[in-house]
Amino acid sequence: MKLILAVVQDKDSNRLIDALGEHQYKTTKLSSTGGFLKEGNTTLMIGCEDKFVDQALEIIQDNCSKREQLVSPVSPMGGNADSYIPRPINVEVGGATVFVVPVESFQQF
Ligand code: 2BA
Repeated sequence: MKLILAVVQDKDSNRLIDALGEHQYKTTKLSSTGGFLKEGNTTLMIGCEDKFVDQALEIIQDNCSKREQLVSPVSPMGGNADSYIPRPINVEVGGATVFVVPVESFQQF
């Protein structure tokens, strides 16, 4: 058995959960925050048998879009902040960051 941990954008999360549910995948949705943007995203926990992992990855890929996001950089350390004019930069976020982790034991009590 594997545990799939998928970090996705909030905008994609409900569509992805519905698509996974249509294929009988069970999901747990966690609210998470990206360390770089410090904005909310969604982490899905999906436990499934090994033979279903590839299909789950396809569903995740099909339902998560890449988006560009403008980020305002913080002022440089040690520099002269008075003359620093922050220019927003474009960062590409997503579609999905996925970890597939082996499950040693699965119990439901
Ligand atoms: P964030 O950490 O908020 O990152 C959002 C996007 O910012 C990233 O998109 C990436 O394009 C960019 N980014 C991240 N760190 C950067 C840096 N040091 N310099 C320049 N740009 C940077 P994604 O790579 O698609 O990641 C989306 C979210 O997935 C991340 O949100 C984070 O929550 C998670 N994630 C990505 N890689 C991870 C990892 N190795 N471990 C744990 N979580 C990860």
